[in-house]
Amino acid sequence: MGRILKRAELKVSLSTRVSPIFTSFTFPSNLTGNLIGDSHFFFSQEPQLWERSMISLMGIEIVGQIDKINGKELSYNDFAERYLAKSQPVVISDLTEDWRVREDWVAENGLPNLNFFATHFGKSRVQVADCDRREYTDQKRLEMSVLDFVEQWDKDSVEDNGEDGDDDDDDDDDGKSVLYLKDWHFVKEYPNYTAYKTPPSFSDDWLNLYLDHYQMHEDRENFQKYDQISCSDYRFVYMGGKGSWTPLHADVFRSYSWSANVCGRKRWLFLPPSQSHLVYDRQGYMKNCVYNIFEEVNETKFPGFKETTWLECIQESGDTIFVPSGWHHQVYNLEDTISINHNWLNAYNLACVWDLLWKDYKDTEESIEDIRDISDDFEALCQRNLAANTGMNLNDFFIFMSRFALGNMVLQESLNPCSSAMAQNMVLNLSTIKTMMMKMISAGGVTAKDVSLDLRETLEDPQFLRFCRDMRRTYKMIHKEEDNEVLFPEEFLLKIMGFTDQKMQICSPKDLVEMIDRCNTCSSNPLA
Ligand SMILES: O=C(O)CCC(=O)C(=O)O
Ligand SMILES: [Fe+2]
Repeated sequence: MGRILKRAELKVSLSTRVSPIFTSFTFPSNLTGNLIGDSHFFFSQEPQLWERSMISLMGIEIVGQIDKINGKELSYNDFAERYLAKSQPVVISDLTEDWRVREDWVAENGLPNLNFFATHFGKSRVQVADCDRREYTDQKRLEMSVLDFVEQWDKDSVEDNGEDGDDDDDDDDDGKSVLYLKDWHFVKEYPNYTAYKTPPSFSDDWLNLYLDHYQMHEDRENFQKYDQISCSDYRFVYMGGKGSWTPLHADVFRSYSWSANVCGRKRWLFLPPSQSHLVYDRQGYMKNCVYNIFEEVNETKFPGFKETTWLECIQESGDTIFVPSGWHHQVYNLEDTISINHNWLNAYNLACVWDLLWKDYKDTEESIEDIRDISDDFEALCQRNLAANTGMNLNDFFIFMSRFALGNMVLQESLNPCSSAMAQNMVLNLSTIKTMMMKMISAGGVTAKDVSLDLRETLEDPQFLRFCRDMRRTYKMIHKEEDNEVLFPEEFLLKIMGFTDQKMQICSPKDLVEMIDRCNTCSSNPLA
């Protein structure tokens, strides 16, 4: 990633710096002037505001471009070593060529095939962001059918192209908003339509594998509605016209994300995690993040913002981008665009997820400290708030890790030869889970009294065996090993049960650590 421009050098190319896309830019309301080709381009009576605006209008400092590599020449180990382990963003070409959606969802002219959506998926109810309206920390969301969304989109693009006789390009003038369909759980909704195949580089995905078999929250009564709507999985379709955008954010529980353009182009701006504190107004509970890096950023609230340095990339149609954990990003659709986005986590970013979870837990606790004494079950309240705000609480994390570790032990026992790349992956997974459990213990890892995993019950549960089967298929695919579909015979399962103590329950992080240690000592796997 070469350094391309310094802030001082950028003064000469001011107009290209400020414009997130080339058609829409919002001036502070009390400034007037001509942005392009004029160095005295606006005037304000308020010197302070002038100065503050100068910072934002001078734009952000872009210091480099994201690497771009060819997916055909990328092995899983290369990707893991260079990008997952080092937490570096990258754009990868040639991973989507054989996807069905690149045929079905794209018209001959390269634009989204809106008719196809209307005909096949028109009845789906989806969340649509109004890109011109902020609501708290995000864009205002509307719920509508896919049919209504594509009809509106079609109508807006006819008008934007001047086909209705009005060639005014400015959305603000006619009060029309740019709409952006986001977070559509498409795969969950249409499991029989094989829209695309997750590339092997992004397939070591504990999150979606787990959610295909279990719910995130054990506390079903409290979270049923929330689970069904928001947490069913983290595989999404995004689609929006030119000018639609996503405000600055870091992804849900500091997971990784990947995003592939089925058609269209996006502009991404990235901030490394070492600078995250510069885009928040304070630490702790209720802190606010800068919303739009191309609008006026309040210098008093965000004094560090002017120090931030950004990486940029233009993601072309068919390209896939990898967004590492904790990197803030803001995204623009430069054309009418459809993308597939997944969030995921694995051994390489589990520590980021744990760190965020623990920080959010402490913030949640602090935010309701004043009702501790009058609350019947303060701990349960903290966990409920944490799950609602962060998407996962400490109990969820513990049960998730326990089931995942158990699955890895089962797979490890069934592997032959046991020195394969897949076996090494199991070893990495188990040792990472053990490290997280040790962190949980030393943090005073709170888990509710009634949270536990019964070993016999789990190992005999057909759901758990399906989970193990899918896990096995996935790792075989990633490591290009032949899958002989060995089921899990009784003897393996009995052996796994032998790794626990007599109570046959995993009730705490300490129990899980002990079980992983026993598995390492007894396992037939020489790597362990
Ligand atoms: O494409 C977008 O608008 C946002 C995508 C995003 O934030 C992500 O994939 O993490
Ligand atoms: Fe994101």
